[in-house]
Amino acid sequence: MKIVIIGLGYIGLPTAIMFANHGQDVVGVDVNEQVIKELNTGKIHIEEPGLQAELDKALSSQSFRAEMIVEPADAFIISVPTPNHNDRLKSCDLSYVQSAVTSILPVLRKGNTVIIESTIAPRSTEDHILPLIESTGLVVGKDVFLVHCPERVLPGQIIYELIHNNRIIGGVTPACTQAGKRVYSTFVQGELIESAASTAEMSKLIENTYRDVNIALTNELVRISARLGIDALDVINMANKHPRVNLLQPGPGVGGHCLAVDPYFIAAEAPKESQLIQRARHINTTMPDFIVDQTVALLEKIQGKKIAVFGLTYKGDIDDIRESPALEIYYKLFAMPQFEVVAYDPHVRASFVETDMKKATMDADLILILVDHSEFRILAAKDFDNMYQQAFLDTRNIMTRCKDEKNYYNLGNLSKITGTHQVNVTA
Ligand code: SAJ
Repeated sequence: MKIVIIGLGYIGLPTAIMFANHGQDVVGVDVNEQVIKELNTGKIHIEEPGLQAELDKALSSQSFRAEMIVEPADAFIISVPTPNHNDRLKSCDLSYVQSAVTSILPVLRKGNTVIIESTIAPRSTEDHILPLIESTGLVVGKDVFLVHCPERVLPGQIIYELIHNNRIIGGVTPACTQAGKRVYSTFVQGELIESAASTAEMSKLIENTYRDVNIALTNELVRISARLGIDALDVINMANKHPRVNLLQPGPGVGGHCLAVDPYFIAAEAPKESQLIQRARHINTTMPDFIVDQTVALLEKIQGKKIAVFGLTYKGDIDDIRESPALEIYYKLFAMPQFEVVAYDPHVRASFVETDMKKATMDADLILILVDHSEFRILAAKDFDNMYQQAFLDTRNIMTRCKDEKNYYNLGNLSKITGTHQVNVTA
């Protein structure tokens, strides 16, 4: 089968390569000329374990090439970004998907399957994509097949999850669903779950919304417990011992291009009915301010000046800084003239990021841990012997080897920064 995949980002590229390494003839299309050139010479532009080896294999078997222009194929898969609009409820901006679909219309033929993998607002496939496709005169469900098949892989484990996760195949008609199954059955070993397009859209969105709401609850618990002088992390551990409770972990906020984005796609389509979803978003988006307030209070307490910010990505062991609360906290602290702020992140290459940990911690007063990178988990107080004074604010609760230090704080013992009960904080 010949497959054209449009959008060679975090999801489109690994997906294209997996099809290529499972016997399909794959053309990856992207608007970024640099990315196309690099891929054709064997270089990947994203950090994802195992992906480089998979690309090497696909290139040497000549089953994958990257191009800038769409060409005829049996199936088209669209995996382009869907950002938020800049409106009140940050609705879904479908324009990249629409322009990708428009680009395939001139080469669309009877029997083709068009699959939208990009995350989209509920009802988008039927209300917005179907009319575009039928503008060619081809009838969806009879001449061509239209499917929404959301991607649900976890960054860092993409290769494994692409093969083993189940997939929701949401056809606009039953014939569309069957066409979608024929495409994914070429390499997916997980169950191919038959669904309608709008059910598939909403289920993808609610999966991430479920996590966002759950994390918001634990972040609210942190604020409540800080005020009342209770260890929120102990509370979560205790509560999770109940067989039917599964609280996620609190942190400095929720980032990435999924949890911090998808709930808005639902809320914008049904603003009145989505109060809990909107409230959870508010709690999570104000966590960076809460952490900044705690950091400032701690520095005042220890009379410190230099902060070494550990981690800028939106979560651990990846290089992705999209919607990163850590980056937001870094910028906010950096803008405060009373502090000297140095960012250290072994996964992020940028001119303002220090790559030498010793230089970052030199004469520092505080290590502010914002990301749970594996590299940070093994650090002990002796690794920070060049600090001016040693204080730790560990928002990810990962520095187990520093836990017994006098000035070690995490989201469970924040009340110790300002006394038993919290002072008023802005967030
Ligand atoms: N986070 C917490 N506490 C937790 C777990 C996560 O604060 O207990 C934070 C992370 O630090 C991060 C954010 O939430 O800032 C999102 O991280 P994540 O690991 O929950 O998810 P993503 O965005 O990397 O990937 C999610 C996954 N969705 C689900 O698990 C339901 C993934 O499977 C999806 O493919 C992806 O969204 C997507 O593309 O939608």
